[in-house]
Amino acid sequence: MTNPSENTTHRYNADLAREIEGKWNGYWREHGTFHTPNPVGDLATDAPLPKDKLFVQDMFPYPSGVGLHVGHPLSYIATDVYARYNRMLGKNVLHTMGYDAFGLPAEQFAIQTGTHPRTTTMKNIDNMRHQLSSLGLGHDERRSFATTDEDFYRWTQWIFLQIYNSWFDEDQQRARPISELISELESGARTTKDGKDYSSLSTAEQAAAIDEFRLVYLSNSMVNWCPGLGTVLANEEVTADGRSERGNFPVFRKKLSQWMMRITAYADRLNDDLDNLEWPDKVKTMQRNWIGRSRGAEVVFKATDVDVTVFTTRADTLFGATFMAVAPESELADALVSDQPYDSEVDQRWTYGSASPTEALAQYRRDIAAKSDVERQENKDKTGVFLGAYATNPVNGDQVPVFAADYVLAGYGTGAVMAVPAHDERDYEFAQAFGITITPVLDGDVSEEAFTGDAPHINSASEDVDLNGMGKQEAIDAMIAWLQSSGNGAEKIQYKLRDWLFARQRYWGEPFPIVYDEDGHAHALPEDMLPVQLPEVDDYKPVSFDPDDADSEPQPPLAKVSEWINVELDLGDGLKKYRRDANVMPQWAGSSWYQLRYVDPTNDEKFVDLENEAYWTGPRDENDCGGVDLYVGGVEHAVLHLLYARFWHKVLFDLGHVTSSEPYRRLYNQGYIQAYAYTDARGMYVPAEDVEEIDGEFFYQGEKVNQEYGKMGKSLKNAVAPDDVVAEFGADTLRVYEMAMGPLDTSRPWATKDVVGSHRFLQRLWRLAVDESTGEVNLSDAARDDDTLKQLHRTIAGVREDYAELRLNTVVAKLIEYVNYLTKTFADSATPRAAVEPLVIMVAPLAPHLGEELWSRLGHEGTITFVDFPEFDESYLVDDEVELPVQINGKVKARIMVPAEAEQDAVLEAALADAKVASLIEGKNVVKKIYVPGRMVNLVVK
Ligand code: ANZ
Repeated sequence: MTNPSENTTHRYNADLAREIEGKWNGYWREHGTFHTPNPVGDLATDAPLPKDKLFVQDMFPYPSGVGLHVGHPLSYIATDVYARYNRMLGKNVLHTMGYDAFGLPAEQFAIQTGTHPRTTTMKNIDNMRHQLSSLGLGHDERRSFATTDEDFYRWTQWIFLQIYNSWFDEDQQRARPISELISELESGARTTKDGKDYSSLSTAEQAAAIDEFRLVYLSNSMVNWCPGLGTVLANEEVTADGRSERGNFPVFRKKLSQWMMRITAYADRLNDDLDNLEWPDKVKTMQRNWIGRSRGAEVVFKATDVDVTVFTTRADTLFGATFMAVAPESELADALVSDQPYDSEVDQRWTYGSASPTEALAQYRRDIAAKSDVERQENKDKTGVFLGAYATNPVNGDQVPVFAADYVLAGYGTGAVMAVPAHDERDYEFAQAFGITITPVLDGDVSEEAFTGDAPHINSASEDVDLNGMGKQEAIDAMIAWLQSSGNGAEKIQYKLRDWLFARQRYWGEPFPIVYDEDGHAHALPEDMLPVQLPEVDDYKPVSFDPDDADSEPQPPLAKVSEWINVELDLGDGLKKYRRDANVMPQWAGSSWYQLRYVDPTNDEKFVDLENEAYWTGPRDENDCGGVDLYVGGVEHAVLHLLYARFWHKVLFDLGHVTSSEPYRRLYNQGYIQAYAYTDARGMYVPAEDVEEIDGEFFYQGEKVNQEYGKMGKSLKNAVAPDDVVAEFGADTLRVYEMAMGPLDTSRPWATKDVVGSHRFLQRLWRLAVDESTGEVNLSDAARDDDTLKQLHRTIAGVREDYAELRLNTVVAKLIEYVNYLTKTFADSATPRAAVEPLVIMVAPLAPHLGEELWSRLGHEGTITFVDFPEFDESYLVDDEVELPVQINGKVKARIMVPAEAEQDAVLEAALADAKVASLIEGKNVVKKIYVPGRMVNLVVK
């Protein structure tokens, strides 16, 4: 109850919080409190650097037009709390925030309105910076940048050139400069990929031979072409039914010449080096699955004109291979397809209603062009066409028919399979539909479906090999051994990982530092021609086409800017005419290396100085891979972003540009903030903030609506802006609330009505130190009694451990407990200053403005940021007395307090002397007395 006459002018409330927060924000800015010094360069200072350092990083946001909701800062606050805690441990802490600012939304907006994407992007960044600045995040703002800044993307282009000018040496398992390859080719120490002698080639052939080694190359590869959007899409941007996620246009599979990055060269290292990382197991598993290393064999089936090599993980089933299937769009299909009409005896199910295999294949290709890989893999109704060709099964000499079937993917293995319908579900479905023999070679039931388990082999013997009776693994090994010795195949490690399609037909991205000569050969620009700036244009649209026109070809918007596209350059052999590459890099480019730029953001000689890099991210000992000390972000980036970043980092490492071999040593995935959402009768979301609750039912504009629950965001119309919460309670309250909601790595429901609980905690804390009516500090200089010391030291010990482990919710819980203890204990007297000062320090990482304010009111000069975090004294952590339950015949009947160090005899004596125990055993016989040290006493009585 508040006494109406009570004067609370100096109570900690939203107004006071705002005042305090404005003041300390200003102080930090003015004093550059969070400016973190570097060993060398622009950001170096004269003062010696602390040896201990910490680099904390958030996954940076895309500056979207709608700004932030309270879900975004969850991780930003957590990293800030962690960074602030570590500053108090004396570490040099690097923490800043950038913007991942290339990308489609700004470009789409430009297309609709003609506003330059840079204008939109900068406006959104300003808005986000403003929103973030009110949260008290201790970022070194000198290190902030956007990936769209020219002096950032210049280095993205530079890294592209490093990768382009490298090749992967399989023997050394690392990237090396292309110049070293050229010397090896010239000296004859190495031959070209197709085994030719380099010196016998023409200049153009030599260039082409080198291109085949590069880590960036042009490939004629299958892409998702969306004529309606005028762009190629990544697999993730295509829906399961083969349409563009944005715009819902048809997407066609099409062969196009595209820039690719040879990430597959790193498959083994990307897989094996996961062992060195302090990452959630779940994320490691996702990366391993994505890389998808599997051991199997390649087996050669001979056909009339060509050899068909298949990849199989089940070499043991070779005796059961009754047909073959190849990817319909593969060149293999062209090589195999017969130009003769179908034989009249051919099963009609095999002909696709066509007179000849050539015709059937062409028609089939048209029909499946719009299907996505997922759809092709998952569709149970198998389709295909007979190519009019047969191949020889090497183990038994059987002639098996060869089909083109769309469940076989062009991009995996060899793009061809030996089909074993008895033991592979997809092959089984196909064989059923096409009337093909199903021969079991493992002893299992195949009458209803494929048998995919383990069992002894049957029907698996020829003159050369006998697998009968063997189990799966033994048979696989035996068959591979035979394949190798007979020359019909070999063991093969296969990966699911594909090379990275690295070009987009868009405007708002990094232009390629590549030009083409008049013969169409690509040339990398020299470093001194960087950056290749994006030209100003009036029209941001790629040329789009009739959405159903599968035969159209992409025409990026930059292709239209002829004065930019056509250039005259001297690339070392005199002025010549060139055409620039009109593609731009994918949005993943900037985020693949941005951590390195935070380290040295103003360096205009290098992307990062090696000494600065080594200080911040270098390995700590010979077993350490180095990298950012803590990287926090959503699990949705488990694969692509983190795999691309690791790949680029490893190339830079191989080339000697960085000392760390991994970008992120420790990764942490925060949970999501979720919230109630509401749908109307049509199932449409209505704004959650306008929904009223009446007697447990929910209404929007008088209509009853349904309550649901989901991730906070624009799409569910349940976003809460941090600005509103800050206005109502202050930023420190928002920070404490977000951290208190639950363990950082689990999702948690937002409840605006609960925020006040965190606010009240800060009010109680304030009240411990400040008189609400006078605003004066009201602490005593009294010594702390034993109990208070004990509470304090326990709190320090617990909080230290929790901060270090990012258990920030329990930090809050422990601080609340301590505040409550002090409030109760010193209800009628002033609280000892010595009990409150350490509390103020402990709370400062969470509620930094309040921490600063109390610290200064307690009479300290300057900022609390670098004040030493309190230490604890072990002796206060041990209990003098412990409480023990006393059981009588197995049931707890009483509790006794005994000295923690007490011996067995003394404990039993105390138990028997307890009044309650004594009355219960009176007149009975104690037949057994048991003491479990530190745990309990057990008495057996009769
Ligand atoms: C014969 C066989 C018999 C197979 C059997 C499986 C079971 P993972 O483990 O994912 O690497 N395969 C190979 N290339 C393919 C492609 N391009 N498109 C679709 N499927 C392809 O899968 C390897 C298995 O997937 C291979 O082993 C092959 O089918 C199929 F009882 O060969 B198997």
